[in-house]
Amino acid sequence: MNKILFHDTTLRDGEQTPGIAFSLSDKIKITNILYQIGLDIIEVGFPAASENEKNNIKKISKLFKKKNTILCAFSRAKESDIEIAYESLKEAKKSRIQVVAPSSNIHLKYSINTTKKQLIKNLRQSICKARGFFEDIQFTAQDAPRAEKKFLKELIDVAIDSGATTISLPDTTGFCSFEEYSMLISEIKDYIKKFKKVFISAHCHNDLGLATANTIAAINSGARQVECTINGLGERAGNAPLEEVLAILDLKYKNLLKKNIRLKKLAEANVLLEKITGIKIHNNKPVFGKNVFTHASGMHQKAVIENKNSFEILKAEKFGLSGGKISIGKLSGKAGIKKILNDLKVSLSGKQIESLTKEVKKYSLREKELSNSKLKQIIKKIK
Ligand SMILES: [Mn+2]
Repeated sequence: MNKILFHDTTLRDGEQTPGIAFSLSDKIKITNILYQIGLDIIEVGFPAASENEKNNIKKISKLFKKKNTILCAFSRAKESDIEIAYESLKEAKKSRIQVVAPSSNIHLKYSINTTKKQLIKNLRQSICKARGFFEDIQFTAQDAPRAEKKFLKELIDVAIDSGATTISLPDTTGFCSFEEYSMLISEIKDYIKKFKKVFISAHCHNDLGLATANTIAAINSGARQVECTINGLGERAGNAPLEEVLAILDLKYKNLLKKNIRLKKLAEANVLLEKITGIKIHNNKPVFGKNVFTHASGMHQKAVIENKNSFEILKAEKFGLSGGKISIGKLSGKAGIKKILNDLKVSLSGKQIESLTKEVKKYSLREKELSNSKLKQIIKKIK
């Protein structure tokens, strides 16, 4: 069974989150944690964007002199971008260039204002040029789902003919339903089957809340590579969160997941990215959300205390997190309160626990969720 290749774009698409600019030290820390997770490809940035970006990527490349992780640089279909990408990546042991060109009419006109004929020419020239520098070339057909199929296929033909071996079909605008994205992946997969060693990559945005679902749909339709970011960072509504895609693969499609992936490192990556970006993910966001492994209802609490699997489908510890947490509030019952007392190493009589439960219900009408220190105050009162 072919395992899924993970391409992380936290440092490139993730940096396109409004309000984010990574320093060199941020980039090194992020690259390092992505490397520790064991991802196949780390997209380190867009070296032609500025002298500073180019130099930063160069410094990261030096750190990957002896590492097998592929470092990838973003490039437009411009020969000068390719040269700069080579300059910045040449010290890395393994490198890849990602040549990106718009494929939809609307992006052709408003993103680069060029003709189809000119774009085909630029794409051919730039990938041919890239072949002189890189063994590993990805062509990314920006806004592929909204492109005319005939033109999209023409671009793919030129890209493969010139030397690309990975074809990325990004849903750049987060436009696709999962049926639409599945159909696109299947159709292009079928179209390129004559080329034995060419892979399809999925890159999904979350404008309709479908980035993760579409990424999984793409895998099921034959994509071999997926592009994700930590915490779902990225343009607008963000990209498919790496942690969600990994959690789904681990739970449902384990045979597609490489054995060297260290899920346990994910929690560290979440904390690092929240710290660097100042963007905390929402409490109910899958995997990393503060509430994901916390239980509020008394009935749930009772069940989870006895067996976490009753209400937790993911094993928190696998991701470096802890599960089975109890939130004390209006809905808590005796089981939850006993558990917290146990954690706080406080022992109370059955009668005291009953009055504490009553007090907690009363207090939580005002305070919603009771902190441990508040709980201690109430315990003092009833003792
Ligand atoms: Mn993108």
